Order: sequence, then C-alpha cells, then structure tokens
Amino acid sequence: MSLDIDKIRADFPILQQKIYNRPLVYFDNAATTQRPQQVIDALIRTYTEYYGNIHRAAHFLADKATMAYEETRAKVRNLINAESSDQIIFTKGTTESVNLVAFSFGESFIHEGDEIIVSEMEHHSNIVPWQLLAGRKGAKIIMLPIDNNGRLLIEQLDTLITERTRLIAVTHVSNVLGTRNPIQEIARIAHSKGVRILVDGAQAAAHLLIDVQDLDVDFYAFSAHKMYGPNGVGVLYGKKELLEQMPPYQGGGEMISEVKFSGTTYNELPYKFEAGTPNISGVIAFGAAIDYLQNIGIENAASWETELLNYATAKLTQMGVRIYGNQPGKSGVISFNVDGVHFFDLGTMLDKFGIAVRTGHHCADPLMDHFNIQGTVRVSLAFYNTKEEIDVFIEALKKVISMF
Ligand code: C6P
Repeated sequence: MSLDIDKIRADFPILQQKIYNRPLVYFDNAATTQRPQQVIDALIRTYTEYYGNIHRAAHFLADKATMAYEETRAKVRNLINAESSDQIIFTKGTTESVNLVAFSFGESFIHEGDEIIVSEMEHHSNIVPWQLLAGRKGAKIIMLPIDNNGRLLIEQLDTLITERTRLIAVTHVSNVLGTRNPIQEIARIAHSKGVRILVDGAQAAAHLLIDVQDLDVDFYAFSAHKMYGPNGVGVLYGKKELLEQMPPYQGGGEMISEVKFSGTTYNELPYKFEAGTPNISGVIAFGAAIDYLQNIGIENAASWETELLNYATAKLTQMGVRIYGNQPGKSGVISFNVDGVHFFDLGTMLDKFGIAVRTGHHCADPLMDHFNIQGTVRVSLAFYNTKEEIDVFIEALKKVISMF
C-alpha cells in the first residue's frame, strides 16, 4: 500500500511551519519524532475529560483514567506480541528501562567476576548502566566489536561468551549507522549458552514489526517519543520468570502489597516496577500514537522510509561524502562527514535553510572512536518525509559545502 504523504503531513501541525522563512525539513527523527494531532488531542482530552490518579481512588475520573492507562498497556502488548500485559512495564523511556534491568536484574543475577557483553555500536544508555552495575558488583564489561561497514561481528560471540557471561546488551537498530542487528540469531546463541539478552529497541519500535516471542529476547526497551508519542514515556518488556525473580527498582506508592515497619511485601507484575504516580496522560496519549502508527502500518511506513533512504543515499554518494554504515536492510538513518568541513558547521548552516539534522557523537562515543572521528552529520527519516525534502536538503548541502 502506498502512503498518502500529503494527508499524513496534514496531521502534524509542527511540520506546517517555516523556519528562517523556509519550509521546515525535519530530518532529526531518530532524536525524537513529531506528534500527529490525534496524539495531541488525546493528551488534551485526558486533561479536560478524565484526569485522575490511577489504581488508587474509587471515583469516576480515577476509574476512567485507570482504564485508559491500562488500555495502552494492552495496546503495547499487542504491538510487540508479548505473552501478557503484565510483562509491559511503563518507564520514562529507553534509558530508564535499561537502568531498571541493570539495577534489578543486576541485583539478583550479577555477581563479582561475572561478565556482560555490550556491543560497540551501543548508545550510551546501553553502556553506562552496565558500567555502573559492573562497578557496584565487581563485574566486567566485554565489548562485542563491529567492522568498518557497521556490521556487528556476532561470530565472535562464540569466543566472547564464557562461563561467566550473564547477559548480552545490544541495540536492535543503531542510531548512527542504521544497522539492523540479527537479534533472533544473537538470542539463539545467547540462550544456547544460558546467557540472557536485553535489546535496546529505541530506534526499532517505530520502524520494524516487533515480535518479542519470535525474537525470543529476555528484555526489550523502547521510548514513546521516537514513535510519534509523548516524551517521558517508555516501555520495558521482560520475560515473566525473570521479572518475577527481580527485586523492585524503586520503592514508593503503587509498587507495594503491604507496608509494615516490620517489613514490606511487593505488588504483582507489572506494578512492582511502577513506583509512584506515573506519566498518566503521556501513557494514555501513547495509546493514540500506537493507533496512529498501526493505522498507517509499520511495514508501509518502513517501506516508504527505505525508498527515501535509497534516494538520499544515492544523491549523497554522488557528492562523494563519507557515509558510515552501509548494511543491507539498514534503517532510515544516514550519518556522514564531508572532507574539510566540520560536522557542526554543516549542521548549523543547514539549520539556516530550515533543515533540522543532528550533529555530534549521537551519544555513541565508542562508535565514534571505532571510526576515529569526533562526530557526524545525521539525517534520520520518518514516514512523513518526502523526496522533495531530500532534494531541498541536497541543494542546501551543496551550497553550504561551496561556502567553505
Ligand atoms: N537516541 C538520538 O538522537 P531515551 O532518551 O531514553 O528516549 O532513548 C535513549 C536511546 C537509547 N538507545 C538508542 C539506540 C537511542 O537512539 C536512544 C536515543 C537519540 O540518537 C537521542 S541521544
């Protein structure tokens, strides 16, 4: 099915504006996507019609808010094909989801001398929590390297996994290279050696159909704000037998069953991991974002994004820029540098043409070190982008390069 891009764009009020008197070209979707009116309306509706604190009170508003909040949990379950809704934990975002696992799984399952394998292409969110855990427990981080094309060298897992390995932390899709990692294969290798796997799905959830049972992952983390939903909402999926054995991550309201000064018992899943008042309106509006994404169809969105990716890659290649990451099936992310021009200057000048790209290390310092660079310019695409926008970007890039 081909998408009606004009109709889709009309749903996104922010895309209608001009920046420096030029139509906005928003190519920073890996950092955060924009929201359709349907999601904005869901937020407003929550605050104007049925806002109350969830799971606590007996009154109408609290009941309605609780139902809408739990409806989103069911939608997330369906989106990623989890076995049950109680395996869906709402967090602040991917970062908090990974920290939750590093703290809580780490508490129960990681001991002195244990090893955690982390890939070289990870975002800092999937590196630093493991380093903090390793520091607390006297564990070791082992790096799973990539090659110069941005491929993860998974064949090295055979030697990197030892009897001390407890977990592999790996991204589904790289936020810099666009590489889509073979998660099912990595999970198979990990499990054949009794090792658990956590997948960072921050750059995958809006662009790939996710089936956590088919992938057979132990943990899967992602953020609503990269899926056309509100910021401040994330998801952690976990296998039930693990979540049940893991201690709470934070203490407070909602996560308890009974509190006595003599000792506290904890609530059942998923509430054990949702201490305090969560982002109620954000979670409810995330439900509207999932509806929106599923109405478009993630596969339809992905196929349009691939067409845009190929179109832009061909044009950039013709210009002779250096692109990092060229794996088949890569996601709609292009990181590049231009000889003799600093990435930051390129980004700043492109902004003056109304074009939003990200520049810098993209929170992936080890990956920058691999390529011996400080940073790149990054174009990241969404289903609402167009070939005309890519043409505008290419012309602006040519002008900017000629100025230097
Ligand atoms: N990457 C980017 O511009 P949060 O901030 O918790 O929603 O997501 C963190 C995160 C984790 N993993 C990957 C692969 C990511 O890309 C991100 C966020 C943004 O690339 C902001 S740094």
